[in-house]
Amino acid sequence: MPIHNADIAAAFTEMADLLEIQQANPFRIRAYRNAARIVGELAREVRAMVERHEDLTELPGIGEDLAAKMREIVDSGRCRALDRLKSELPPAIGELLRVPGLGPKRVRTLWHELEVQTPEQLARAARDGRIRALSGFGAKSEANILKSVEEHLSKARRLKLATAAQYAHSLVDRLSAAQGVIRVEVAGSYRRARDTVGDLDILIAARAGSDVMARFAACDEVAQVLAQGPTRAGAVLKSGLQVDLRVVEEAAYGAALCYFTGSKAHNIALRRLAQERGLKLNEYGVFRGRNRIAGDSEGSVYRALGLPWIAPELREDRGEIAAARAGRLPRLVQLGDLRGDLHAHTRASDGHHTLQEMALAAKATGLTYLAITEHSRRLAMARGLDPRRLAEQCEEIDRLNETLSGIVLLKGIEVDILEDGSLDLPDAALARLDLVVGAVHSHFDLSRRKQTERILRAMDHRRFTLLAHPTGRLIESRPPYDVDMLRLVRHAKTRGCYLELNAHPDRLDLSDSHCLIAKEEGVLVSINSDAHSREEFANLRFGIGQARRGWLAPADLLNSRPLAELRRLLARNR
Ligand code: DGT
Ligand code: CA
Ligand code: CA
Repeated sequence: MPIHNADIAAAFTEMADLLEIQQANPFRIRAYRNAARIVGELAREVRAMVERHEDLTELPGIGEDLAAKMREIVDSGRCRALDRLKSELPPAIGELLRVPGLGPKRVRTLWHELEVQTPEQLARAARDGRIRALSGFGAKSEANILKSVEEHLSKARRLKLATAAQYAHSLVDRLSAAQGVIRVEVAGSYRRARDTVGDLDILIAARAGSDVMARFAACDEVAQVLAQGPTRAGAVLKSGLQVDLRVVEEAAYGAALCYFTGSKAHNIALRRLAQERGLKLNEYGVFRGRNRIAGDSEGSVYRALGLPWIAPELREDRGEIAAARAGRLPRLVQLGDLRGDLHAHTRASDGHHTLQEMALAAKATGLTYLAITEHSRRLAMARGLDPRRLAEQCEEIDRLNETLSGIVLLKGIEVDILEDGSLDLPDAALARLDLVVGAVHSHFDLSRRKQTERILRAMDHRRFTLLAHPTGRLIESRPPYDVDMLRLVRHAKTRGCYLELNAHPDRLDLSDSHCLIAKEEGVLVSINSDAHSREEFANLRFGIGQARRGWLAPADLLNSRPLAELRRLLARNR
């Protein structure tokens, strides 16, 4: 079965987790975690590299042993070391790790002290009040565990968009090659660029007699076909991802695409609009009486309802239909609108490539400037910079800029915002920088008032330019910290500073609705990769998806500006 990077990353993460439950050597554990991150974020498929006999040890953090395991996973779909490790532990213990708030250490304690081995046993132990007595737990954490495990048991898993994308691309390729297939598109929340997807909805236009259904059922990725008829099928992939497949005639493709793209709320609003005009809208077309008057393309469907085509990312019934009617739809941002990236790391802190490598990769992505923003000294684990190392890097950047063409490096820092809102570096160290990106990396659990005031105070600093990943959320694993976003946005406005939309697929922070707030308040947003390696500039497209969901146009962005204008905007609050 074809292996995707997400599969390899998942295997390595599982290795690391299980090793940690076993209390294995911390260096070994960290090596697997790093490898999982690197493989998971790689823009190229490892499978393709293996097929071309490329040297995997050239990837950062991948030694001979990990490279061999990657080849083994690609070739056989298995990892014997992982199988062995699993056989040494209770079979469902990995499932416990997916309960929010439980790491390997706690799982180990629960297992050893209470013989908890499954989420169901965990819920029972919490309900019986047996967890609070364990050292390091207590009544409050018992209540939290009960809440998260119940949520975990009740909710179907959603997959991050970037992970789903890996499966979607290869399924689309395979299905496009089937006989008689005219068009293939992934609809649903995937097409609307939501940050997670519940399942993939694949829509196909095919001529009569196409073998696409048989092809689908025979795909190696498919673990189980749940239902199959001549025009629809449902399946579960080996990764656990569900897929809905529909085959329609070409004449109805646009109407079907519109219907299966959703959202449901958008569909309902469209149907109401059709009724007002004496028309009927369904997945087969737009009808006047029994006459189909539109349906082959999405444009024809919207036109029949008196509307311009509406981009999928806007289809959430958040005012897009009224805006379309009034001719006020924004011209949404596209990847090509980005002139630069204002957040990236190199080897100097926790990145994997040099200044020059990052500059060239940014240029190859089509950017004209790149801000280097290492962590500051407080983040010792990430080898954060102190004033001396920052000054050295600034000199290195000045020298390098003399030799670079087509790309300019800007001098920045991702400085920690400390608990009291002060910055982790002295003014003198920040003075010679082009921009100061501030970020919260600690004390996530402050009260809403304290967290908000902490960040407002950081923005008051005269050197502060841009607030990185403003809510700190990690999709599906860490909730946003509690903060008054409207106050932050308004304060940014009065202080002349800006907000980041971090494009890392785990973050996408600002979220879509926060982008809308920034736009309404007139605060510019910078879509940044936060790249830690040269491959990660590819993540910018996920940031673009989220920005489009937030109605952002090029004029709403900071990094859509040419360098000279950007410099003026950065200097505004100095
Ligand atoms: P997901 O899969 O949870 O991430 O979200 P979606 O939006 O992909 O939802 P899904 O897969 O259940 O359905 C795909 C699309 O099909 C949905 O966006 C709109 C359309 N659809 C599904 N059920 C209904 C319905 O009951 N009424 C209407 N009007 N449309 C529906
Ligand atoms: Ca879906
Ligand atoms: Ca579906």
